[in-house]
Amino acid sequence: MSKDDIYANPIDALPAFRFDEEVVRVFPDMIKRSVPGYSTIIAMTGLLAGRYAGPGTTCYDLGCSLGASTLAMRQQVRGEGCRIVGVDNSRAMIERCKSVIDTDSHELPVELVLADIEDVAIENASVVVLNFTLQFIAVEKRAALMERIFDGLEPGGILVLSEKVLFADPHLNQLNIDLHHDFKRANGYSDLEIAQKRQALENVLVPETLDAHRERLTAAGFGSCDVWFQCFNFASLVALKSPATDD
Ligand code: GEK
Repeated sequence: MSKDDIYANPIDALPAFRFDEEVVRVFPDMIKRSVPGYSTIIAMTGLLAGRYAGPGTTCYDLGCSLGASTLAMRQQVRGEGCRIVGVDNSRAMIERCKSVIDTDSHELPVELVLADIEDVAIENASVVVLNFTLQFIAVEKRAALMERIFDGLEPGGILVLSEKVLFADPHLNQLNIDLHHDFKRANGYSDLEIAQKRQALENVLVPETLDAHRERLTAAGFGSCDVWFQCFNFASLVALKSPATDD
């Protein structure tokens, strides 16, 4: 696994962060050293999918990057006639993801799609995963995406939504930002790397509060939703579409 050293040296006129070939080369190392709880969230996404994936339905991994959530689901989903669709709009990510999936021996069919999430039909879904992807979608487009996901889920299906989050209380917000930077420092990133990455992500990764996420999920129609995992300013929610009733 190549080490993430993208921001190790001073960069003049720092460009906005992009999921290009340079990032793809170091991505597994970058995300593990940058996102507290990442490995737990990925593994538990597999368990959640294993519980909710119904026979003959589709599990979506939206913003699949190199397929970590896809592979976790592929290990756990047993449903007859189930498949996984992974979507990413970075050509470099999808091409590398294809070779990662090719080396995996599980049999559940996986289809990888190079597309913007906003252009992909979500149909006959039992599980939809948005692991650290919604934060890169323009805030004004997020409600419509949530509504499309809700409509594409079968009754009894779930959405797993993992995000970097903000806190309404400014003291807690600063504490969690500081703790996240401590986490990165403990994982070998320098102050320069932390500062340059932060600047590159400005206006590219736009976090919101957990309340904003819960309100949007409820407005989209999800009957139940709440946080199942949190470490500092990184959290994962699960939202349930109520099962069909007989009356
Ligand atoms: C993981 N889920 O390993 N349409 C499609 N893909 C998009 C869009 C969009 N509009 N915007 C961003 N992406 C993965 C990690 S990374 C999170 C997800 C991170 C893609 C983008 O190309 C990238 O691959 C992914 O979403 C976000 O659990 O790096 O912080």
